Amino acid sequence: MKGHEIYSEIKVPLSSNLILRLDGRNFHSLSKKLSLKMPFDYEFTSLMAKAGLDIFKEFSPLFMYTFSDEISILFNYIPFSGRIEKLNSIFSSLVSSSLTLSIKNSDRYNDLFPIAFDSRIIPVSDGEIFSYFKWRQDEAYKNCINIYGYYALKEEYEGDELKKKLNGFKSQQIHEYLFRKKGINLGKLPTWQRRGIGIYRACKINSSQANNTSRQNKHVSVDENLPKFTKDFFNSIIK
Ligand SMILES: Nc1nc2c(ncn2[C@@H]2O[C@H](COP(=O)(O)OP(=O)(O)OP(=O)(O)O)[C@@H](O)[C@H]2O)c(=O)[nH]1
Ligand SMILES: [Mg+2]
Repeated sequence: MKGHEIYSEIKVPLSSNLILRLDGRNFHSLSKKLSLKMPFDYEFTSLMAKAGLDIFKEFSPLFMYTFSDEISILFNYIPFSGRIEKLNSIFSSLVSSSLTLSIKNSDRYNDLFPIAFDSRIIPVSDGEIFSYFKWRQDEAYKNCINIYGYYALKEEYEGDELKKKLNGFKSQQIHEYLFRKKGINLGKLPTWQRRGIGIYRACKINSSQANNTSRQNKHVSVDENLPKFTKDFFNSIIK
């Protein structure tokens, strides 16, 4: 019967960089069941980051990036010899278990059905690493503008009228509307809401006064104050 396991040896291209993206299944209904705060729930976001950190501790990837219900992972090696079934199943189950346990352990939530994530593999060349993460960070910002716009409009409109208003709104109009009507300046929102959260090894300079030397230690940082991604940002992480 072993011969029937026909997908088990399918591998990612070993010469590419490997990115894997995990996305929560049906988190729109989960957010309702858990009464997540709108438009952003910091506690939920922190638990997503913690699930990311669990993966980081176990697999030590190069860089991770999370916003909303998704986590992207960039590796500087190919785990499981690149076997696609292993990669997709292990990372999605690890993040699902981690988040399920965390939510169970937080007394705010009870009666939780086990959570699931899907997983996809994205092989990229060196030059495409920045393009990929810029794409996801642009998505995070778009998502931020849209949800603030949605919750502001919802206070004034409903049903078809709300849909029509939302569809007709360009992002600049949402900016102006939020500022004029609600006093919300999107540019001043917490950075994690606009740019997402990164998990990576960052340099920490330890100065020793005794011998006047400084040493660079790399500690794992959960960065809620990410800059706008640039090529230089990734060059500094990859080196
Ligand atoms: N209220 C609230 N909801 C959130 C938050 N973060 C993520 N979500 C929810 O998670 C959803 C993520 O979007 P999608 O991945 O497109 O939706 P989904 O329901 O998970 O659908 P599939 O991924 O296709 O299964 C959002 O639509 C929100 O409903 C948060 O901080 N607060
Ligand atoms: Mg989802």
